[in-house]
This record gives sequence, C-alpha cells and structure tokens, in this order.
Amino acid sequence: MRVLLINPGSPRALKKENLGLAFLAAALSADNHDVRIADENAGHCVEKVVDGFQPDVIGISFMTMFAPRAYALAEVLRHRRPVPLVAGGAHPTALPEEALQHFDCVIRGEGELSLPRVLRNGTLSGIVEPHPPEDLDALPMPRRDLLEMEFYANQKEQLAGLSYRTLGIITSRGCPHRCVFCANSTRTMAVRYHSPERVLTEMAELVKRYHIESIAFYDEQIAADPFRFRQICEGMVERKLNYLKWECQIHPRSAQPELLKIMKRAGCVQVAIGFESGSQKILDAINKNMLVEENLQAARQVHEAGLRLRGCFIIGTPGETREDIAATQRFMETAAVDFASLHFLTPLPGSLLYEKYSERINQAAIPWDRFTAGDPDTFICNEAMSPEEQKETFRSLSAQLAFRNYTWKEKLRRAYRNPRHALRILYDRWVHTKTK
Ligand code: B12
Repeated sequence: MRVLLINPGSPRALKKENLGLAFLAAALSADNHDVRIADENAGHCVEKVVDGFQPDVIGISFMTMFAPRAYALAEVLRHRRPVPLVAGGAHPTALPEEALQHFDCVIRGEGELSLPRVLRNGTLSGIVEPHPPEDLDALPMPRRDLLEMEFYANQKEQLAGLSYRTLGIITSRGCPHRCVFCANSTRTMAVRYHSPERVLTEMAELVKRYHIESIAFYDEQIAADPFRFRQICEGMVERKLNYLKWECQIHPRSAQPELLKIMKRAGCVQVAIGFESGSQKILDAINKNMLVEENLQAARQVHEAGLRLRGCFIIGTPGETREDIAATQRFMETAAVDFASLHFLTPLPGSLLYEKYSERINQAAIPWDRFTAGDPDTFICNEAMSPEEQKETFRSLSAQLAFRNYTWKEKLRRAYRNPRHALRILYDRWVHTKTK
C-alpha cells in the first residue's frame, strides 16, 4: 500500500526532525509498504504531495500544540482524497475520543507494531490500544532518508553559545518517574533501551551521511541505566565519535562523578537537569521525589566534572507563591546554572495535572495550539497567585534570564536579529529593577 505520513506545521514549531515518523516509516517499509513523509515543518505542501503520491492511507502525527492544524488537515484531506485517515502521537494517545471525531482510526502509543498490523488486517477504524515494542533493537533503523535532513541539520542548534550542524537520536523509550506535568504520567510505560552497539552504529551513520558536528539526545533520561550509558560514552571515545559536541538530559541522581567524567571525554559539553524548583514544597507537590539539597549536590558534581549545567525550571505549580519563585531564583544562583530554561506548568493532556484540572481546562476553552509550555494563557492551575501576577512574574523572570543566560556578544547578536524582542526584554528588566 502507499502510506503517506504527515508532520503538521505551525509558525511556533521548533525546527527539529520528527523521529517518531521516521521509525514508523521504517516499520512500514519492512512490511513492504511504499511510504512518504510530508513535513509541513520543513516547508512541504501536503496537498501537492497527496496529489502526486495518491496514497491509500494517510497518517498524521501530532502533539497537543499541533492538534488544531492536524484536525484542519484531516478535514481538507477527507475531501481531497477519501482514504482512511489515521491519527497518532502524544495528543491522540492522550485524548483518543477527541481525535476520533476527525479521524477514522486512532493508534495510541508507539506505532511500529500497531500500524503495520491494522494495515495487514484491514481494521483501520476506532481506537487501537498501545502495543509497545519490547525489543527496541528489533526495530529497523529510522528512515531519516524520508525527512529533509539537510534542512534540519542546517538549523544549526546552539550549544554553549556556538552553533553546530546538529541532528537528533533517541536511544531509549519510557521513563521510570511520574512527574505530574509529564504527558506520560497517567500511563505506565516500561523503560526500554537500544543496545550501545546499535546506538553507536546509528551515530556513525549520522556522521557519515549528514556530516554533523553535534548530536542531540532526545531521551528523557538517557542515563537511567548508568552502565549502558557508560558503554555508549566509552564506545564514542573508542570509535572517535567524541569530536561530536553534545548535551543530554539526566536525572539529578544520575549526576555521579565517574559517569560525568566519561561523558566529558565522550564530547559532552553541557548536562541538562530538570531541577524544576528551588522550593521543597513545590518539589513535593510535583512528585519529584528529590530534596533541594540533593539537587544542589548534583549541580556541584556537574561543575566539578568540568561540564556546563543547564537547569530546567517550571513556574505555575498549584500552591506556588512569590516566595517559592524567589527560592527558585536563589537556587539558580547557588547551583550556578550556566543556562536556565524556564517553562510554564502546562496541564498537558496525558498528565496527572490535566486529569486533575480537566474541568477547569474545558471551561477555559484554551485552544490546543497554546499548549506550548510557554504560553501565559495556559497558566490556570495555580490559585495561590492571580493569573496577571503569574504572567507578570514569568515575564520578569524571563527578562532576567535573557540577561543571565547569554554573553554580551550573544546578547548583541540576538538583539540585532530581533530588535523588538530585545527592547521588550530591556523594558521588562527596567520595570523589574524599579519595583525591586
Ligand atoms: C524529542 C522530543 C521533542 C523534540 C523533537 C520533537 C519532534 N519533532 O518530534 C523537541 C525538542 C523539538 C520537542 C519540543 C517540544 N516538546 Co517534545 N518531546 C520529545 C520527546 C522527549 C521524545 C519524542 C520522540 O522522539 N520519541 C521517540 C519516537 C520514536 O516516539 P514518538 O515521537 O512519540 O512517535 C511514536 C508514537 O508517538 C507514534 N506516532 C507518532 N506519530 C504517529 C502517527 C501515526 C499515524 C501513528 C499511527 C503513530 C504515531 O509512533 C511513533 C513510533 O513509535 C517526547 C517525550 C516522549 N517520551 O515521547 C516529548 C514530548 C513529545 N514533547 C512534548 C512537549 C509538550 C513539547 C513542547 C510542546 C514543550 C516543551 N517545551 O517540551 C516542545 C515544543 C515543540 C515546538 N515548539 O515545536 C510532550 C507532548 C505532550 C503533549 N500532549 O503534547 C512530550 C510527550 C513530553 C512529555 N513527556 O510531556 N520535543
């Protein structure tokens, strides 16, 4: 069959390749289907691809912020080419009934086993429950060749102030933790890993084919099995892949001196850690299962290994006050984070938080494309501060971080590129210093 997979676009989309679709395409190709990917994020015109390829089945992938575009596309395509329409990805997995109003079939969870199976059985209707692959190495290599890899590599991701040709890789699936804001916190997803051998082979392929200078690990917790991660790092050194610069995200408990040392030798420049907050009350409220002191210890270990530290923080947790936010700011200083990423606590469908607040979310009727984890209008969970106060605090904090995160050279470069944004930041910072 001819299967067309679609990655819907949006002006707010980050320009990163959708590896989920490349994995899906590989599984379909192994089952002898003829597969194409139409990627709006890379500038493809979906209608043109549909007219040229004449698919027998169309699948659309979307997380929550892309749901409005996915539904609009489904509407257009239903008339243009009336073939079965299948939905998959984070949003349809979390809200399958909603997606089924626009699609014939919704496949929840990982699709490599489910999609080929429904195509084989001809049962392209209703909701298909998750059927996750147990052995990740048994999956064929993702078909990156169907994506615009040159376009993505040329986006030149920034790492520690320098830009590199960067592409992504994912070496594991699932996460052992249950943070309330995570879109997977309402389901149990066993953690599964690709073997070090497979990861290193895939990495070498990325180097050979796409001449990358840096690699982005998309794993949520790449060091959940520290022994496996150590083997990957040692393999990078042995195979001389350690000229690649990289950052990865780890849990604070994985920040162990021995591991950090070998990570540095393997090319790691920066470690990202989701500290989330500097207030113990908030860490407890989000199921982080960490002490502030343990987080500070992790930060020290990262610095002692000679690595940069990117701290990820969230504001807007229910019950969070100005004092808690001030504690987070103090934490950023004490932990000496080199770069601080700030997000709003967004009640993403699929999360425990969404379940708890679904009534309020439905009442507020916030469009899905606002669920970007950076939009003040989704800031509706915390009653300890008014929405206006929270928006103001977020803006002021973002303005301060803009000053904190970048060197002067980088600040000037950014201001030259986007002068209006720079003026806004200056104004916010001025307001902040005046009211202090
Ligand atoms: C890598 C990643 C990114 C990357 C790349 C995203 C991309 N282009 O694919 C980047 C860094 C850009 C990113 C950004 C964001 N992300 Co993100 N991201 C991830 C992460 C960590 C891994 C995704 C991945 O590659 N998985 C591996 C592949 C193999 O799996 P997959 O993509 O899910 O695809 C499988 C299935 O979903 C399914 N499938 C997918 N599409 C389709 C289509 C069909 C037809 C079928 C049948 C099946 C199917 O089959 C695929 C193969 O198994 C996930 C967490 C997770 N565990 O999934 C979060 C996740 C997807 N991201 C999330 C969010 C919220 C975001 C942001 C919106 C906010 C943020 N700051 O994090 C941003 C903003 C994006 C923007 N502005 O464009 C949420 C989505 C929740 C939701 N309900 O929307 C997740 C689930 C994180 C979480 N745990 O809460 N992200």
